[in-house]
Amino acid sequence: MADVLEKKKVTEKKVAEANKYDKATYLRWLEVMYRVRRFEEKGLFAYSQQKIRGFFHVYIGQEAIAGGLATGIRPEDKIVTAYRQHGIALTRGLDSKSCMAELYGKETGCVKGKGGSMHFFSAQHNYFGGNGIVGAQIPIGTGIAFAEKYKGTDNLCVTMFGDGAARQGALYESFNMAMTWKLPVLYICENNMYAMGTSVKRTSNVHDLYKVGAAFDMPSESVDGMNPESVHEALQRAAAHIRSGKGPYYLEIKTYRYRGHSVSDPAKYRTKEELETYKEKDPLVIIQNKILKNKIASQAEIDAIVDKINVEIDEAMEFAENSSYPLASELYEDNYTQKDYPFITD
Ligand SMILES: Cc1ncc(C[n+]2csc(CCOP(=O)(O)OP(=O)(O)O)c2C)c(N)n1
Ligand SMILES: [Mg+2]
Repeated sequence: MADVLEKKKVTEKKVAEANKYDKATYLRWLEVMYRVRRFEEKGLFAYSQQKIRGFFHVYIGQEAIAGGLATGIRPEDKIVTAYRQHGIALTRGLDSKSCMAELYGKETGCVKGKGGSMHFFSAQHNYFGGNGIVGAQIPIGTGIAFAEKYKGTDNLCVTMFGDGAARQGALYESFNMAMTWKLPVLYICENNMYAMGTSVKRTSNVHDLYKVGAAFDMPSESVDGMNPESVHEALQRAAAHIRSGKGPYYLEIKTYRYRGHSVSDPAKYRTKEELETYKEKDPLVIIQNKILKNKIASQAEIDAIVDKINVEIDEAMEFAENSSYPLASELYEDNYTQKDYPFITD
């Protein structure tokens, strides 16, 4: 992290003045966000060595959302999201070793090496995974929320999607059903301004995507997604509303990805100036500056967190490298819950 922090200048006004939360919360945000950044930077390195193959979409720049999710909802709440999902899985508490092994396609991965970068999953962590079909998880999350209501729990289902998915018909159908039945679902649009190379401005005359909620009378807000503090606050507001039985809530979290859509994207559709503007709002830098400026913790305490995560991710890589690939004979295992699924042929 040292170089991430040294290279970036952050204007003082980006640092909120007062401490609203305790020291442990600020340090937790730093730790969660740095874990995601380090995990993906190391993953990109392994990808460049062809140790990781296939699709690979990183979250770098968007980590404040993972940070907010670590504190703003409960571990019993469910989450389902799209394919840009390593950071969400990690913030749910999936072990970095099992996530890194999954990227490597190894049998020790969180889905035994059969999912890869887009398809982490862990029922134990209430993480219903990454989905590769744009918008497919919106009705799935709505259904998970229905199940929670049916079972009479106090849990909500956080259903996340990108700005590109926000124009899918499935979203409108799900919003309508969720409001009609007052389902405990928190919809989050991570608006990073681009769907592959297509900017939000090219796909609709409505650029503030939270406004879509108004058509359904769904409470909807726009949130600063470059700061875990604002994400946390919005999540708590939304969760309180949902848990009171009033039904869904929609947050459009405005964020930015520093890398291309996936590893193969040179991102020529945006200017260097635009990228630099957002790098000045780097959530990791913002939170570290706040911690230091407001004397929440010392530089030594920050360094200790950074060192701990560096070791954790190095160990995760070693674990992934030393693990075995799944056996070919297990190809058809774990794909279907129905044991006698009749449509498999050799
Ligand atoms: C139904 C469907 N259409 C097209 C694609 C190809 N595709 C993959 S990612 C993507 C862009 C989605 O962008 P967004 O929802 O904003 O998510 P982001 O990548 O920005 O996180 C597209 C069009 C797909 N996977 N599924
Ligand atoms: Mg997008």
